[in-house]
Amino acid sequence: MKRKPFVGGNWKCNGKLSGVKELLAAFKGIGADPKSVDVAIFAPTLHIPAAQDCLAGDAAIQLGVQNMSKTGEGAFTGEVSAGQVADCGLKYVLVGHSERRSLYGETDEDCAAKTKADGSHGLTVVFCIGESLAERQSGKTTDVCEKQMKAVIPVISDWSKIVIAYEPVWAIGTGVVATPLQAQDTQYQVRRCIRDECGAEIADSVRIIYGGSANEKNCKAEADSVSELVTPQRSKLIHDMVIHPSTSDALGELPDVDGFLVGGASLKPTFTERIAPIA
Ligand code: G2H
Repeated sequence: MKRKPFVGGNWKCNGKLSGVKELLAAFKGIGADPKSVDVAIFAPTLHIPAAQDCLAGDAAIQLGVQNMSKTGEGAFTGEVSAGQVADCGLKYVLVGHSERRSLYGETDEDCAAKTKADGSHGLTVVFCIGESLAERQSGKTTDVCEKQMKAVIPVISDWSKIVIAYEPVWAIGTGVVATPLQAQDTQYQVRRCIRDECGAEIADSVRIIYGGSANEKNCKAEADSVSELVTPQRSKLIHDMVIHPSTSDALGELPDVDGFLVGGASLKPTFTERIAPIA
């Protein structure tokens, strides 16, 4: 099934106001057709009004926040509610990024509560999951991703407003990008989990994107790399990858990789080179 690609730029807690204007001026006019690709920039919350000014009249790039409250409005100092995010004209929110989970103690339950808090506000939640290096090395990748998915699945009422971002923790900001096989294999398993829990229609339509040191250059396919880890149940998958090796944009051409969440590389004008090949 053909799914519309999604490319997100997660600026994290980087940059000054002047940099926002410079970067978005460089991104503007990339010519991405919103009918063909969704592009979202997750700017620091304080920089959102300036970003909105910069992008006025450019429907190709939408804006989102990197975090939101699991509560509604009220006496919650320092929090921003889903309703407030939507009221300011934003379309997207990141939930469950590994930096929120590891540095700020957000649990699977917190991440589910934030997703649920979106309720009728209509934001698209980019829900992040992924395993640590120790979990991958001990063969627990699928279990970890399934656990994270199973915590949020019960609160999702509108799957058209969900994008899953698979971000292996060991690849985040390290310069170590997952191999095409690792990304495809894990995202295949995440889709299989969604199929088991929610049925084929949802599993086939939900977008699953990859994040973790993704940039405009590091996604070249190595046809040989897909010969590792072959098991009978994955043989068709591997077969397809060997028969159709990517030559220019390996991760982008994998059957279960529907786009990217880009961190460090989205802070450079070359970020748009990630969008151009699929726009
Ligand atoms: C993962 C990613 C963006 P980077 O956090 O969400 O960041 O591309 O810098 O690894």
